[in-house]
Amino acid sequence: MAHTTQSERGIALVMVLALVALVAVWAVQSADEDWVSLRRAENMQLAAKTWLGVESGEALALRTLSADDHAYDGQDEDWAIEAPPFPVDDGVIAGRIEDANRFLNLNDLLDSAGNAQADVVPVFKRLFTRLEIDPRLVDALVDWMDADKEPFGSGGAEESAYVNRPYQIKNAPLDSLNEVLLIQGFDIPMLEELRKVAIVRPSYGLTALNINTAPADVLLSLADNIPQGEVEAMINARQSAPYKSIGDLTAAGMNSWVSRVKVGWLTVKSDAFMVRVEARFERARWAEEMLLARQGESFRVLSRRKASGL
Ligand SMILES: [Ca+2]
Ligand SMILES: [Ca+2]
Repeated sequence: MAHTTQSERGIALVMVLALVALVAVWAVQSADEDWVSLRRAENMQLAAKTWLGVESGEALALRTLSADDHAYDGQDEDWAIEAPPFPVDDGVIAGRIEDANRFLNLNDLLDSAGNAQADVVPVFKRLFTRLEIDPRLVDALVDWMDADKEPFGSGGAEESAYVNRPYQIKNAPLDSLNEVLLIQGFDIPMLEELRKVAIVRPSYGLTALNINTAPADVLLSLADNIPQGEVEAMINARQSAPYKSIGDLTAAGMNSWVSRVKVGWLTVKSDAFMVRVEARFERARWAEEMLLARQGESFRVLSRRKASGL
């Protein structure tokens, strides 16, 4: 029987140690993989929660709007109340409903035949001037959307203005407000200003403007020399007593400018609402904006897209 030598015992010990080290590495790798799998599963669960949270918020908004009084739309109604973020389990759902008829629709710059509307263009030029944006950019906006290739006005920009860009001029209506960044001359600060006064939605010639919700800059752009005092008085008065008809302005003596606004532009009834909802659960977050058109007693989704936040 052979005696075990010291060096053989040493080799056996090294082998055992190597085996222990291998097992340890495998255990660490396995724990790492388990942790990654667990984290992935958690992320999927959180993402599902945020989607469901946004869907719940949208359903609540739709219910609120469905119960709304159609006779007028004003800031004293349930849909206009800014609710605080709603806590749920380990997350929060926040949302708000905005009147989509409070802003000017950039797509109204063109008529149904795709030509610039001569009586709408000056309204946008006044609006741009109020926002300290070069009003000639309205011309570039018209060219981006109109079908022809003739530069419009003094600030027109047709296809030759886009030859050095990796895309061509659109020659069709806008699909979103962000699209203005593709147009010659526009930048991000201008887009941020436009968000406060303009909207992009399908146009049927003229998108009615609600006098109960439109901001001062929008109202003051509708005609030349609108008395600022009248508009300010009108905005103050509507906080406590929304207008139930355009005639209410006449009764209150705040209407000297109304007859100079394109016929049919002003309303007290909105035909669309923007619903914004954001859900946050731990590290997951999802926000959407949905444009709803009122059709009788029901609503139709005109657009629904991911948003950067509320
Ligand atoms: Ca209403
Ligand atoms: Ca064009």
